[in-house]
Amino acid sequence: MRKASGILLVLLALVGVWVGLSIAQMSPEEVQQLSLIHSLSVGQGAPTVFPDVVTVRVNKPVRLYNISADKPGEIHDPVVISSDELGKNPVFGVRGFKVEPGKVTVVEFTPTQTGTFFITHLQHAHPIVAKLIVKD
Ligand SMILES: [Cu+2]
Repeated sequence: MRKASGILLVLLALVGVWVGLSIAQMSPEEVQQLSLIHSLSVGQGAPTVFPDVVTVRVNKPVRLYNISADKPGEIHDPVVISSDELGKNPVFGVRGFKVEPGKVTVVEFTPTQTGTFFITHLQHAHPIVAKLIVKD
């Protein structure tokens, strides 16, 4: 009887490990992937970002791909993710980054706070601002 219950416990443990591994495989760490096209003149002729509003989940990693639709050599530097439109209060550990035509700049961060933030060129003297909305 003891031996049988011992075997049962081992079987249960093995099933538990198997279920655990299966769940881990089904839910790899989610990365929220987004692309932004930064432009001084595409579209309505006004400087903008396409899209100009992006929404992400809090506490999940984000991978943001950036490219510019402007003329070769027109480099946007710095582009800042900030709590203010001017780009004076960078958030989520992201340093000012370059956005260039013909080259994808990848920015990775984890938003640790909900609210509305700004992906802004205003420090670069370009009137280009997108909203980054971080939701629960
Ligand atoms: Cu710029």
